Amino acid sequence: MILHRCVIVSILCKFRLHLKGFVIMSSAIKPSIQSICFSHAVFLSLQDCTFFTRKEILRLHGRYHELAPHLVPMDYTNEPDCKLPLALIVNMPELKENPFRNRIVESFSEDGMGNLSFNEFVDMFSVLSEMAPRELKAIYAFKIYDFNVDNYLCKEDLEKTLNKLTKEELTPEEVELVCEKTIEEADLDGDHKLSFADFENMISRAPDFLSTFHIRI
Ligand SMILES: [Ca+2]
Ligand SMILES: [Ca+2]
Repeated sequence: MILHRCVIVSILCKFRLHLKGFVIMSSAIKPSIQSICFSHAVFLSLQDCTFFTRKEILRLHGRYHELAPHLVPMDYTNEPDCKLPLALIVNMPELKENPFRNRIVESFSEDGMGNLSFNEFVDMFSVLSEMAPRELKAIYAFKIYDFNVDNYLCKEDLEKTLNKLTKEELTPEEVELVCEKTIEEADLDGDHKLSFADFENMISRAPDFLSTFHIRI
C-alpha cells in the first residue's frame, strides 16, 4: 500500500512540476480594440460562460485574429462561421512547448479534430485560467488524458500521459509498472480502468494537483 501511494504521489508531482513550467505571463500584444465589433448578445454569452471580462474577451479576439488575419473577421455581430485549425493554435507561445498541446486543443473543439471557433478558443483559455474552479479543471484534465476518447483512462492512456510527462525517460517496464499500480490504487469499482469518479478520487489525494493546471494569456 505504501509503495502504491508513493507511486501515485510521484506521478502527481510530475504532473505538478510539468504544468508549473507552462504558466506564462500576459502577452504584450495589444490588439486594436476599437476595430473589433461584437454584438451585446455575443458579449453577454461569452461573459456568462467564461471567467473573462469584456476587455479580456476583446484581447483574446486580438490573439485569435493575429493567428490568421485573412480568415478571422473583425465583425462578430452575427457570429460568423469561422474556425481556426489546430496547427495554428498549437503554435501560440502559451501552448507550443506543452507536450499535451494537441490534446488540449482537441478537447475543446466540438469536432474533436482541434478546429476551434472563437467561442471554443475563449472556453479553452477560460478553463486554463486561474479563475476556473478545480472541478472544471478536473473535467478537462480527464478529457485531455483520455487519448482514445472513450471516457475512461485505461492503461494505454496513462502510459501515453506518463511518457509525455517524463519525456520518455522511464523504461517501458517502469512506465507499465507505474500505470498498473496507479490503476490498482485508484480504481474504485474494479473494472481495471479509471472513470471520472476514480480520477477525481485519485487527484483528491493531492489537493494542489490542479492549482497549477493553468495558462495565463
Ligand atoms: Ca480512454
Ligand atoms: Ca474503474
